[in-house]
Amino acid sequence: MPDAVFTFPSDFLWGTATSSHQVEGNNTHNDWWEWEQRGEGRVFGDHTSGAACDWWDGRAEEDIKRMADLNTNAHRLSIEWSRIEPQEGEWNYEALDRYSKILAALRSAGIEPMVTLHHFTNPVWVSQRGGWLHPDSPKWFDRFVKKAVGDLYDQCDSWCTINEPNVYASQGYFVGKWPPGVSNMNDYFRVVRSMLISHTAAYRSIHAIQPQAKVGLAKHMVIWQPRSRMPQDRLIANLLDYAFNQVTFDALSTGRWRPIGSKSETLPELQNTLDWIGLNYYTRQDAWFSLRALSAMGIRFGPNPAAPKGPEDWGELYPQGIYECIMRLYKQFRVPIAVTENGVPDEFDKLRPAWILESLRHVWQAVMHSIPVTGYYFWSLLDNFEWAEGYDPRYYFGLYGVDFETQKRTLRQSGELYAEIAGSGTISSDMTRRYAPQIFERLFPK
Ligand code: IFM
Repeated sequence: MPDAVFTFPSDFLWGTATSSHQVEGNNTHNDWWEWEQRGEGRVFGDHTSGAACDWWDGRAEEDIKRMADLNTNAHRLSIEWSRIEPQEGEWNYEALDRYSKILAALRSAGIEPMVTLHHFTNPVWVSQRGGWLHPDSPKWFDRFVKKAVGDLYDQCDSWCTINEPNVYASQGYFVGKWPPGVSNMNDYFRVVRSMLISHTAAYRSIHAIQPQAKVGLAKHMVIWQPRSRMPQDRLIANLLDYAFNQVTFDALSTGRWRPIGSKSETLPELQNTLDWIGLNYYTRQDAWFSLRALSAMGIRFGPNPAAPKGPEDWGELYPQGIYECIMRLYKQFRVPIAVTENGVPDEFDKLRPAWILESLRHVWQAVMHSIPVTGYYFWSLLDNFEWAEGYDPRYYFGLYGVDFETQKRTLRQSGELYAEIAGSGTISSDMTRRYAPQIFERLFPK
């Protein structure tokens, strides 16, 4: 018998999350596919996404059964623009039909879908015309949104317009690790601006088609912490927080767009375009000034060397950060919050059980403080193609492990734990003792 229990509201959504390119396989018409084929170290080990988790050719349905086995009642997936509109203005009805079947399978398994309309990938025709830097990109995206939502609206009520605009723009246009491989701060801000305008248009188009829809976007939040009390380190942490988090919050809550290094403007249409906001939370990062990084404005960041961290430069594992982010988002927007992603790269499942329990303990705390947190979508249901990290096992995120040679799935301990949590709507001292005794004292202090 458990001796202490944290109970979540009975209507809390217990979910998992995936994205199209990472699980479907053979998304041959998008810019990521093209980028992977170029090799030369763009992706770890020159991996290509290939068949991924083989969802498109039929395995989505068996994985939906696995979601039900985990006792979950929600799943966040994305639909692939490049499948639905492989050439400009040409609609692939077979693709829409396949998505319709996947959504139907989810609902008939008792799993409520949340559909993301853009998760990092673009049709090649979009990228060839300049991608999100092209002034018409919001129009192109809106046309796709109207088509896809117009077709699928009776199978989904919850829409996430764009996943992590700041991650997409920083990796592709500032760090340059993702397509199109650009390093230019100005372009970073232009892409974020274009995506926010596109979000706004999508918000209005979806509501015109489906007035009762719940529409939001998923914001990846990093906690930027100055490495020391030195003013220059604080300045860098504030700068990163502004560029990565606050500039987007200001734009969506006040309509004021104030990029660093270029003209500010007012975009009033950005306001009031969130029925909910999604939080994707993974890490805290130290930030500091370094003379050796002068070409990048002196910006350096990385995990605190004394703290638990993920592989390479993944960042510090700081589960309490989820509470800090939820509180900040609520203060900023006063709308319901969904944890649209939270997870940890962990090949051997050593960290994941504790990460889940501790993160949820902090989500529970927010709920107890009357913050409307509607659900939690764990990243991810199963190991999948992790962008520039490819299939590097250090970046396996799944509750189910996947053998990519055979497509065999294996439930991890963390999956067993998540099934207990989702099935009971609780986290308990009993579960903690069995799955993560090392954090028992922290979660259940005497
Ligand atoms: O795999 C990604 C996902 O596509 C977006 N959010 C972060 C995850 C882990 O890196």
